[in-house]
Amino acid sequence: MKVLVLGGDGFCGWPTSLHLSDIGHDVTIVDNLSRRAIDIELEVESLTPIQPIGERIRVWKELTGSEIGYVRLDLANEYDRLAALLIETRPDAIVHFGEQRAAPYSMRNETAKRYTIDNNVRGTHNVLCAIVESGLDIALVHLGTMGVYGYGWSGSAPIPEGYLTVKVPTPDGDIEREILHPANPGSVYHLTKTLDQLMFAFYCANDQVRVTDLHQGIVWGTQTPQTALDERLINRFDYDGDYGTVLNRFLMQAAIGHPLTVHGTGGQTRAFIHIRDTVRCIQIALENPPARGEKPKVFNQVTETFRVRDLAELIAKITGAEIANLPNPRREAAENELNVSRDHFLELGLNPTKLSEGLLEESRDIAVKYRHRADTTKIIARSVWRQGMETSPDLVKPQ
Ligand code: NAD
Ligand code: USQ
Repeated sequence: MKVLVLGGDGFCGWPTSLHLSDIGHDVTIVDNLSRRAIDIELEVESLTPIQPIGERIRVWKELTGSEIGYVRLDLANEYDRLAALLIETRPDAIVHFGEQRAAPYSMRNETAKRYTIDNNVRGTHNVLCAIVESGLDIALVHLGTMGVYGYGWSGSAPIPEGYLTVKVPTPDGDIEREILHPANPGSVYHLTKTLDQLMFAFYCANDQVRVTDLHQGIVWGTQTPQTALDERLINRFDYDGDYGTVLNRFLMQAAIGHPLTVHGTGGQTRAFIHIRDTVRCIQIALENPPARGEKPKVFNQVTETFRVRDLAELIAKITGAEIANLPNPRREAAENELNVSRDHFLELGLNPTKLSEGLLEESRDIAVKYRHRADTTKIIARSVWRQGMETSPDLVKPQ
């Protein structure tokens, strides 16, 4: 299958590109390297030493003989080039990771809020428009988020996979309708994913575009069998207050002797998936596209749920790290339950990778190996959801 991987230089996109190439697909990465530019803006780097995209691709060819293409292109601002690329390469499928994905970054200031909306909404719309303009039957797999549903909205009822059956009262009695699950975004970033959903619904109904929207939980871990082949293929590891996600942050913090930064009571329950399962899920989604004319297929791409304080306690137990309960810089429920349906991937053969001490050790080893690259002044989350919210002082003095 010929596959374009949009955002293929990023944390999820790079291992997915290698996995798809490894199983024989013809992969071309499309990326404008904006994530690397944001690292420069934030004056922070991946904990792991990621190589330039050209070197990554060259090493993959050297080791496996497989070629991965690369096109530097901005999905949000270079529509004509994108449309021409589809006509020229005639892909069977597109995997779309190419968005600004950090909730804290999206709440930093007005510039970041506007950039996140402009980049993500315009980029996704350009992809849909270019598929229609190409006249080709290209299946689109998009990375959405569990955060579109919000947390705690439906009490203890399981969050369904995308759609909710509701009863509409009419003078002639109740009628049943299936609707998109109500959107309840918790940040400007999450808001963009809820807008993406509406665009998919429209383009599926109007143009019979085939779309699978994967509502993914928080990805943890770093390496997949392919990225672990050679240090020059290593995946990125974000640990800073904007881009680092909670479990990887805790692992890195434990590795450098920093207290674990629990926001508030740590009663927030979230969905998680290991990066190895992310790449398998993308493969499964590519192999099971919807038919033309079908509404968007929505899969919850989640393997487990955990409460933040339970993760902190587990890591503290394994590593001896201290736990710090910090003022929460976000507006979010202090405590919530989370019960998620995830039958589609299980039915299609996903054998979930569960959080185990062994896997935690593997990630921790990476954090320990590269801890000399950490900048301790970048650890505390500084983006606040509303002006006047409290931020925390640095907990460790820079060496
Ligand atoms: P990332 O920031 O590491 O990668 C995104 C890539 O897209 C980057 O390489 C970036 O340069 C590129 N990109 C962004 N805007 C672009 C544009 N306009 N044109 C071309 N390229 C562009 O993020 P990630 O962690 O790999 O996440 C990938 C996708 O998965 C995102 O859409 C994110 O919302 C979703 N997701 C991620 C997680 C997670 O925990 N990392 C969880 C759920 C969903
Ligand atoms: N948290 C802490 N301490 C920290 C960092 C985070 O307690 O040091 C808490 C946050 O307050 C939040 C939870 O942990 O309650 C998760 O935060 P996160 O930064 O790990 O994840 P989030 O902001 O939700 O975003 C990440 C990805 C995003 C993806 C989302 C999936 O960056 O791209 O969409 O996970 S989900 O959470 O399911 O919506």
